[in-house]
Parts: sequence; C-alpha cells; structure tokens
Amino acid sequence: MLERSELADNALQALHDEDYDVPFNTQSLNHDGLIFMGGRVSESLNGEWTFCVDLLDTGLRQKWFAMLPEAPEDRTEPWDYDPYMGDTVPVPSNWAMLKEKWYFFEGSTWYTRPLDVDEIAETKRTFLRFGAAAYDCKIFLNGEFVGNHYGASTPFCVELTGKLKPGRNWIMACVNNTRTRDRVPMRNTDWFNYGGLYREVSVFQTPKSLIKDFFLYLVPDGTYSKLCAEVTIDGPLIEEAVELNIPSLGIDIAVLLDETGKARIEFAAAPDLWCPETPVLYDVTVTYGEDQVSDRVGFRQIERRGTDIVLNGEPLFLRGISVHEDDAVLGKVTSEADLHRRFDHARELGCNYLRLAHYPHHELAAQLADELGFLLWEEIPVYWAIDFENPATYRDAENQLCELIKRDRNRASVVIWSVGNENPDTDARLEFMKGLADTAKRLDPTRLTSAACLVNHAQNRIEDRLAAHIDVIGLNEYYGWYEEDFEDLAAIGENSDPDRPVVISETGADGVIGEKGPTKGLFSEDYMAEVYTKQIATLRQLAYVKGMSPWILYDFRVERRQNIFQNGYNHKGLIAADKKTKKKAFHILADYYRQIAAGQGNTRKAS
Ligand code: GCB
Repeated sequence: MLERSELADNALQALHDEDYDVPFNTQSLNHDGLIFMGGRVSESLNGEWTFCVDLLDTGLRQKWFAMLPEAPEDRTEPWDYDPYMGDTVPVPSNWAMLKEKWYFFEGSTWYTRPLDVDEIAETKRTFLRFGAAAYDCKIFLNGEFVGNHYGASTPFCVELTGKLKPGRNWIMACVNNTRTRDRVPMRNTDWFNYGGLYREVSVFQTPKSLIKDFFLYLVPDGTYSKLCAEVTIDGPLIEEAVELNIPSLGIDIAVLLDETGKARIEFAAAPDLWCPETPVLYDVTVTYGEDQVSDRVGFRQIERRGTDIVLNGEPLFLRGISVHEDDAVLGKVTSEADLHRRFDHARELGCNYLRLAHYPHHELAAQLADELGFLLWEEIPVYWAIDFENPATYRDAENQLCELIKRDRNRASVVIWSVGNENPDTDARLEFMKGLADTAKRLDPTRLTSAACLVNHAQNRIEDRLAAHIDVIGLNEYYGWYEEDFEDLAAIGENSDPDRPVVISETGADGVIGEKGPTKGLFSEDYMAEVYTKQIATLRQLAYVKGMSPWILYDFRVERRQNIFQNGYNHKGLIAADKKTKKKAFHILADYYRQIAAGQGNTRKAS
C-alpha cells in the first residue's frame, strides 16, 4: 500500500503520464503458471464483489488498488473511487447483462473483495484461480500488483504464497475488454464482446511440492494396449517418483522424475475404449508427497486415414452442430443446467459431435461431453483478420492454445484442436497458423488439428495452403445465404480433390420466427429450411465430407447485426434465443442425422 501523501502526489503526476499502464502489461500469468485442478479442494470466491466501470483508466493512473480501506470521514484527501464501497456485482457475470448503461461498455472495470485468512500455514502454497476474465486482467493483492493475464476464455492461476497476511486481505482485479487490433480476437467479431469475471474464481492451497500438470492418454499406435502418463512437479523434489493409480485397471505404478521434475512413462493396459456410444471413464489418481490430484479419463484413438476420420479403428461421420457460449439473460456465463440443455438438444438433433466456437468454452462442457458421449472440436479465437504479422499477437494466441490444451487434454471427448477461423490466405497467416498447429501437436500427439478455412471463390475449389499442415480441413460455406449461387457448391464439390477429410464447420441461414420474422425470402424460417434441405442434398454426395457442424444451435447476441429482423442478434440458430423454440430447419437436420446414424456402424472397436 502507498502512504496517503504518495497517493496524492501520484494523482497529480498521473495527469501527465500516458505510460501509466506499462508496468502492469506483463502478461506474467500464462500457461506456465497453470495448475492441474482435478480433485483439488478450493474455496469459491464467487459472489458479490464491489465494482465500477472506469472508462478513462483512472484506477490504474491514480492507483486505486493502493488505497487503504477507510471510512469516508477518516479520509484526508479527496478520492474519485473507493474500491471498498459502492455498487456490487455477482461473480461470475458479464457487466453488460447487469445494467443497461453498462451494455456496450468497453474499457477497464474494477472488482474488489476481501479474502479472510485464519492463519498462514508455512508448509502450504496458496493460489488464486480465475476460470476466465475478458480480456486483460490485472490482479492486485493488498495494494500490490501480482500479475496480468491476456485472453478472454482460458483459466489462469496467481500464486499468493508469502504475500497474504493473517486476517483480512483484499483482492482487486482490473478487467478490461477493450478490443484492439493486436489481440486474439481483434476488433471485429461476429459475437458479443462480453466483458468481466464471467467464470468461477477460487482460492486453493497445495503443499510446497505440487503436481502442476498431468496428462494421461492411450498411446496412438493402433494397438490399444498402452497408456502414457506425463507429470510435472513444481517445487522442491522431495521424492524420486510420483505414484499413479488406476484401480479398475489394476494399475499402481511409481513414475520416476527427472531432475527438472518431469516424468513420462508408457505402460501396458487394456482399457475399454471410450466412444460416444459407450463413454467409459476411469478414475485415476496421482500422488506426490502430500499432494494428490485425480481425474476421470477415457481412452480412445482418433486419427485420419486418407479422407477418413477414424475413431478406435472405425471410420466416423461427425454429426455435429456449432455452439456459442451465449445466453439472452446471462450473456457468456455458463451454468451446468445450460450445458445439459445444450447436450439434450444436440442429442435430440442426433448429434455425436459439437463444435465449441469460437473460443474455449467453460471447462465443464468437455467434462460433461466425456460423461455423456459427445465428440468435441475446441477452438481459439484466431478469427478473421487478426494481426498475423505481429509477434505479440502470436504470443497471445499460442498462450491461449496452450492454456486450453493443458486444461482439457485429459478429456477423451475433445478430438480436434482448431487453430483458427476464416483467415485470409496470406504468407504471414500461414506461418502463424502453422506455428499454432505445430504447438498443438507438440503438447498433444493424440488429437487432430483443424481450422475453419474458406473456399477459393475464384477457382471454385476447396483450396487453402494451410490444409497441408492440419489434419482436418474445416470448411465454412454459406451457399444459399452469403453466396447466392447455390449451384456453385456442387461445382466446388466436383472441382475439389482434398487428400484429407473435410468437415463442413459452418453452413446455414438466418431464420427469424414469430411476429417479427418475414413469411418468405431472406430471414424467413422457410427460406432457412430450404437452405438446409439444399445443403444436405449437395453435401451428402461428397465422399470426402466426413462431418458437419452447421451454424448454429441457438440464436446469439452480436453488435454488428442491426437490420429490422436482427436487432442485435444473429438468427442462424436452429433454436431461437429462448433456447426453446425450434425452427423448421432443426427437424430437417435431425432427419438427415437420423438417416446417417442408421447407416453408420458402431464406432467402437470390438475388444
Ligand atoms: C461465419 C463466422 C461466424 C459467423 C457466421 C455468420 O462464417 O465464422 O462467426 O457468425 O459466419 O453468421 O455470418
């Protein structure tokens, strides 16, 4: 904390300092500091936090975070904001959903709450964990800056060990959702720029030596008979090995650590394989000294062979649907009930697969998909014309990818890491996305990579130089909607001869239902249904198309859609924004998926 007079001096100096934020833009909180959470007990810091919006960044300039909590009558200097009183908001939430005057707010906001600590245990380490903060988040503890994170949809941890005091401590987060040219995503997106602490915040303790990272998978060598475990320890190496336990497979082994605290072992095991029809999961624990983590892990092999996507040895068709994290009332906040509704609707459609677009969704999504038996495409927001030439942009994108992979790589349901969406085919973009695809493979040899590519309209072909560097060509095409000439789709089909599987990562049309919708033509429910019928009739002829995830399950909020039918919404949902009312196209897709499922064998390899 600063002394009163220092704060007053600073308030004056700050009027002339436009580099006030530089010391805090450290991006020091990144995937290196992420801690494996399975089975850890944590204390929730959800609930009311004091809150204010701060358009001019006055808080960082004046150092609001350094103000002591005092009664107004005891203060001796005037103040522009008192972090300890005033409006409160619930965490998790998006401020846009809380007050009309905050709806379009973009800029810094301040969240403050106390953290009471009974006593400081010398043998423990303490961490804060943020499920997500959109976008730039600077954390302060008792007036001191403790770290900064970029990226709106991945988790991060902040170590508080040695910084807490017994009794009352104060946590402040400055969360800024300003869109900038160099960020991921950048200024222009087709989804709403929800800001805030919109996922869970918690605090947890560990022993001094802790299991920081744990990755367990079926070795993808086609034998279905070997597992591999990789563990990273953080802190003093107090024992030579970690203990890995999978009781129902009779596995209880010690895995030796190297001098850097890393361990890797391959060992024989014959698990029942995970697949959508039989999503078998195994309870696993890892113990190191006094630290223990656990997980429920499924084992399966996903690969591409020629133009096939092959799960556990059987070719597969991905009957999918795309989804955003969006809710008419809650914004980007996800609840378990909301996720169950989503999977129920996907089940009703006949899906075995979902594309979680366009950024990492809540971690519970993949946990539930593991339990319920859905395959997932997960994605980072390398969207449209991000700043491919800029090394800082690459660093941000790669960090988000690493955070996502470290968070979810024990989830059997996740079969595809997507490194981008509809990006222009330039040299800089190619280098950028090749780098990301390589990073995904380096961190995780057990999944496919993809990206949503575009058609080459000049040649009427599926053509993208990135295709050679990813396993699955995602293809976004809107014949019948943005591209009026529907016949071109069939021509593209004939002109293209991809050497790897194509998944139609998007297709669709807006359909506005109810009194506000037109009865015919663009934006009518009937026209949308017609587009689905024609798309299906054409796409089903293309042997290399191995799946689709039409755009999208629910209508969703977005700033850039403002015609009389849209009113701030993208209406390509098969279900309206109420998440109840199904449009005609829903039933057309469901019929198609039923037909495919009937002709499709079980994807499970006979054991
Ligand atoms: C796309 C984008 C998606 C948009 C969609 C649309 O190609 O990938 O983010 O929402 O089209 O509705 O235009």
